[in-house]
Formats: sequence, C-alpha cells, structure tokens
Amino acid sequence: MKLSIVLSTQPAQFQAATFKGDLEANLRTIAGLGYDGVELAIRDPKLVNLADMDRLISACGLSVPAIGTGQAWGEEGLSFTDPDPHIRHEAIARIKAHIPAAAHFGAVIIIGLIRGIVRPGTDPDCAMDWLVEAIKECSMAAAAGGVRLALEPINRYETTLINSTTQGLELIEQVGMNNFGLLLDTFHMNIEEPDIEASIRACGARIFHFHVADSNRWYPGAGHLDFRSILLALRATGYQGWVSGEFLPKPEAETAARESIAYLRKIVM
Ligand code: LER
Ligand code: MN
Repeated sequence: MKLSIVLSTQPAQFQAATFKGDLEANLRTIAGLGYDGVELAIRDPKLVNLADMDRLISACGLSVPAIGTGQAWGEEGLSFTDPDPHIRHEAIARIKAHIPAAAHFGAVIIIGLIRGIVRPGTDPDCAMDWLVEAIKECSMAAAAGGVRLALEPINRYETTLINSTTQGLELIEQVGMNNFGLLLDTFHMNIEEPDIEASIRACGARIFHFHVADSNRWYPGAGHLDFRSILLALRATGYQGWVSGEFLPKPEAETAARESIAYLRKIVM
C-alpha cells in the first residue's frame, strides 16, 4: 500500500497535522523516511505558490494523494453550515479554490471540519440541507476538473454533523455524485464505529482516502488498534488508494513518522 503523511503548509492549531514548519526540510525528512507521498493541509490556496511547492515536492520524489482543508474552519471559522449565508458562500468558494492544485497533483479534496457544526438555534434539518447543497455544488465543480471529494466522518467531540460511516453513506446517497466519497480515519472510527472492519466493508468502493492514527492519536503501533486486521479489511475491498498518517507529532514529528512507517511496512507490503 502507498503510504503518505500529513504536512501543514501553514501554521495551524490542529494538533494531529504531524509535520508543520519548514516546508522544504519537512519534505526531505518525509522522503528520507521512505514515504511515497505527502498529504498537504492547506488553509487557503492563495497562501501557497503552487509552482514552488510542486518543484520541492517533485525534487523529493513525492506524490500528493490528498489536500486537507479543515484549517479554513479551524483558523477562520468558514463552514458549509454556518447560519450566515456569506460564510457558507466563502466556505464553498474555498473548496472550489483547491480544485486546480488537486487536479494538478491528482489529489482528492478532503471535506473535514469545513462542514461545520449545527450552531445553537439552527434547525438540524436545515443544516443538513445546507451541507448537501454545498457538497453538490463543490462536487459538480470538482467533477469538471476530474477531481474527487472525500467527506471524513469525524467523532462527536469535534462535530455534530456526520460522525459515523453510516451517516456518511446516507449523505452520499443524498448528494448523488460519483466523485463524492468518504475518507475513513481510524482515530474517529475507534470512537464511533461498533465494528471498524465491518464499517470498512460497508463503505467498500466509496472509500476515497484513508487516515491512520492509533487509539490515542499517536502513530500506529503506539495504541491498541489492530492495524493488521483493519488494513486487511481495507485491502479486501479492492482499495487502491493511499494510507495516510495523521497523528500527533509525539514524542516529535520525525520519530512518530519513523515509528509509523516501520510498523505499517511490517504489517502491509
Ligand atoms: C482531519 O483529517 C481530522 O481527522 C479531524 O480530526 C480534524 O480535526
Ligand atoms: Mn483525519
């Protein structure tokens, strides 16, 4: 399986972006550890120079399987489900702005925390309608660029919208676009799914991307998840995509990344 790891291109509060800081040094470290790719967490495409970044990434021989977008929520409060229509509009525009880089790299665009939460006083059905409409609009724009979107079910302590794979699959039905699927993250699945392997089987071909972190959100091998069983289940679906490390930089980023790849390479070829 192809292995990548998350790198944030901007300073970010999100703690499980394993690499932050000096872009070039981090890319060299990631490539030096044997990773095949780097998942870029980009707050706003306007803040990065695509040509410069592409040059650095290519020089390291890395691919870019996915672009994370959650910092637009974490740092700026943009979301698909904010009661303020201007903020919803900005969130949709922000996701569309990722399409050129995603098309260039052949990356999926991640819909994580930018979906937002149901704000107090907002009707949950209304928030779901906003969510479905926003994803339809973004999926249509992405389809025109040959790009896929992956919604990540996120645990209940971080969002009130789409916590489980069951809810994710229902959303897929409502959106009805072939280029819209799911990103499964073992950290969130450990909290929300009664049976992680059964959920992976149920999502099947709708799995567009996959995040790994152990039960404590440290690197795989540092907690109690059974990654051998989980990754066998993933492989059995016919998944051809990436397994991307998104875990806390503990004890620090390089050691965590080294431990993760050593552990994962032992259990998956
Ligand atoms: C992002 O991929 C993620 O897993 C969320 O926990 C963001 O907070
Ligand atoms: Mn994740």
